[in-house]
Amino acid sequence: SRGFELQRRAGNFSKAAALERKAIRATAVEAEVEQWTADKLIDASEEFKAKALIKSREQYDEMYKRSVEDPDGFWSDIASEFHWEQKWDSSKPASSWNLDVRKGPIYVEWFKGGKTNIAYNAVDRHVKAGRGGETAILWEGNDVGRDRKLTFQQLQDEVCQVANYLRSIGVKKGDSVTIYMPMLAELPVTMLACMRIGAVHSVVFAGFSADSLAGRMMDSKPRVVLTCSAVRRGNKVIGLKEIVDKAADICSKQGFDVERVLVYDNENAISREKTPWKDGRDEWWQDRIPSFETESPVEWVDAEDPSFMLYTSGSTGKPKGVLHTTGGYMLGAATSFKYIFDYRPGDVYWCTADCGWITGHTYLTYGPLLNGASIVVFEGVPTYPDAGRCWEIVDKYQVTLFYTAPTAIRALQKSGNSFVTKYSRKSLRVLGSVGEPINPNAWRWYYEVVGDSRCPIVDTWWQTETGSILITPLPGAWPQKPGSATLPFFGVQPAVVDENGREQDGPCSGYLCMKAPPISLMRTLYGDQERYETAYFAPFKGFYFSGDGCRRDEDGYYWLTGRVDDVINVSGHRIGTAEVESALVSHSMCAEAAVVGYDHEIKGQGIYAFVTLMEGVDYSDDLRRQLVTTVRSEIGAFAAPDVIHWAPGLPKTRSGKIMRRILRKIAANQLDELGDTSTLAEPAVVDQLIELRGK
Ligand code: 6R9
Repeated sequence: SRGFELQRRAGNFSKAAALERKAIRATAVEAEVEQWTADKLIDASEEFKAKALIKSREQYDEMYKRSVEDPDGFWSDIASEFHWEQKWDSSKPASSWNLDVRKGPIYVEWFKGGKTNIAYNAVDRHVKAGRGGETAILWEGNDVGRDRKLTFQQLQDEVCQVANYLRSIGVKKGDSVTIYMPMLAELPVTMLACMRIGAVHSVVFAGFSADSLAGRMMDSKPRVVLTCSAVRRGNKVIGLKEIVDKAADICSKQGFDVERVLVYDNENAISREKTPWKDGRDEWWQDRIPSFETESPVEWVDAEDPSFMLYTSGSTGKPKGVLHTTGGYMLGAATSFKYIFDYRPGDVYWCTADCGWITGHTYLTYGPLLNGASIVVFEGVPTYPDAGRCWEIVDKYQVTLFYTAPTAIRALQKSGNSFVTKYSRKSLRVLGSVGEPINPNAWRWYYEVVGDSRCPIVDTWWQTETGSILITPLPGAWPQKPGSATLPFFGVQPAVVDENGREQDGPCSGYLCMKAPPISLMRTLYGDQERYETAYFAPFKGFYFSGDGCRRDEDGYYWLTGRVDDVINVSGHRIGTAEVESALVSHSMCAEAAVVGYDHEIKGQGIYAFVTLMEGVDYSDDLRRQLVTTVRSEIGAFAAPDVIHWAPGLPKTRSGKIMRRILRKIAANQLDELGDTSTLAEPAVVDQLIELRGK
C-alpha cells in the first residue's frame, strides 16, 4: 500500500521492503485464518454435551424464551435457590424499570424490599450446608512454591475477623471502603468482609498511580483504605503503601483526610522497617486482624442497596464510579457463571483477572463463590518465571475451568508451543476469553494448543456497567464461531441500532444496545445520576447503549467490533483517550495532545499520542521519555503511550474540532485512506504529520 510506496519514493528502500514483506505475511496469515473460520463451526463433543447443564440449542431456546417473556418468574425461581433473610413481596412484580429518558429518570429495580447478603450467600451458606471443609481459595504466589489453601470454613472465619475489624473502627452499612491490594487471598477476603457488613467497596487496581488512586478516593471518600506494604510481580517490587501515602497526601491537600489505613505486611516483598508509616493512622493487618472473633453478624441489606462501586473510563471526563446493587448483581453473577462455565461441583476454576477490574469481581470472586466453586487466586504474571507458568498451575491444581484475556493468549502464543505442551492440561474442560474481541488466530491457538481441540471456548462479552456476561456461547448448547461472542445469555435482549437509533432486523451492523435492562446492570454512577443518563441512555432513546459496535450475522451470532467512542482497549484495560491527553498536557512543555488507538500485535490496541509542544521547545527523546513518565505517574504504567508522534499542528476543522479519523489513519499507517481533508482549517498539517511519522 501507500506506506511502502512513500518510503520507496523517499529512497528508503530497506524500510520499504520490510513493510512490504510484513504486509505479505499478514495477508497470508489472514487468508489462512479466514479459511479456517469460514470452514469451521466448532461444536463441543457429544460427550461434553451429554454432561452439560444446557445440552442443546432447543433447551436454551426454551429457557431464553421464558427469561424474556416472563423475566420476573424466571429470576424469581433462581432467586429462591439463595438465602433471603426476608423474601421480596411476591404479590408485586419482582422488577420495575424505566430506560427511556423521555419518560422521566432512568431506574432499574429487582426484588426491592427483599433482604439478603451476597457474602453470606457466597460463604456461610456453603458452610451451613456442611461444605465448610471444601476448598474455597487456592492461593498461588508470584514465586513458585509459595501457596496457601483456604477452606470455606477458614474463609468464613477470616471474612468475619475483617468484618469485625471494620466495625470496630466505625465502618457502617453504606460507608465506602477503598481497597488497594495486590492479588493476595486477603483481597477477596476484604471484599467479602465489606459485603458482610453492607459497606460499599471500591477496589482500585494496584497498578494505578497515586494520582489516580487519589482521584477515586476524593470521589468516594472512604472511611478506611486497606492496602499492602509492597508486592512482587514477576521480578519487580512495587511499593503499594508508598503510593497510598502519596495519594493520601494529595487528598489531604484537597481537604479530605483518610482516617485509617490497614496495611497487610507482605514481608516477601519488603520489610516492616522499610515500609513508610504514619503513626496514629496506619495499622498492620497482622497485628490487628487475628485478635478479632471469627464470628460476626451479617448485615441484611435490601436487594437494591449498593454492593460495590468500581471506577471505569469513559470517553470524556473523569473515570465513572459504576455503582452496583445487591439482588440483581448476585443473581446475574451466579447464574451466568454456572451456565457459561458449565459449572459442576468439584470443578477447580481459575480466572487470571485482577480483582481491580470487574472480571475479578464477578468471575474471580462473587460468581464462582456463590456457586461454591474452588477458585485459584494467582499473585503473579503468566510469564514468570517463564511462559509455562499458567499450565504449570493448571496441572498443579487440576484446573477444569480457565478464564483469561486475548492479550495474555497472544503473549503466550508468541512464546511458543513448547511452554504449553510441556504440561498435561488434561484437567481442562472449558476455556474462556474476556476483555476485547479475540482474533481468530489467537482463538485457534487457544483451542488447538491449549485445549488440545477438546475444550469449548466461551468468548464472553460484557462490561463493568453490565456487571455480568451478556453475550456468550453456552459451551454445550451451540457451535462456536472463532471471533464471535455468539448469542445473548438468559434475559438479555440486545438490539443493533443505526445512527438514528432505529432497531434493525436480521443480519446487520450498527451500535450495540440493550432493550431491557440486564438484571445486573449498574443502577447509577456514584454521585452522578445525570451523567449516568446522558452517557448510557440519552444517545439512543429507550435503550441502554454499550459504546460498542457490532455485527449480527445470518445465524443471529453477534460479532463485537470494538468501541465506537473515544475509549481504547489496551490489553483488555479500558482507557479514555481524554484521560491520557489530560495527563500529557499536565507536562509543562506540552501544549496540546490528541490520543488514538492503533492495532497492536499483543495488546490488541496500543496508545498513539500526537503531541504539540509549547512555542520554542525543542523535540527530543528526553522529552519523549518525560511525557511517558508523566502518563505513568498520572494514571498508571498500563496507560503509557506506545508511540509519541511530534505534531507541530493537529488536523482541526474550522470550528476547532480535532479530526481523529485522520489521526487514526496516520497512526495505522493507512496514508492512502486519509479521506477528505478539505474541511480542515489547515490541510498542510497533515503533510507535516506524515513527514514526522517515525521521527
Ligand atoms: C468485562 C470487561 C468493557 C469493554 C466492552 C468491549 C470490550 C469485553 C469483550 C469485548 C469483544 C469480548 N469487551 N469483552 N469486546 N469481545 N468478549 O472487559 O469490562 O473493562 O468494562 O470493558 O471491553 O469494548 O465495551 P470492561
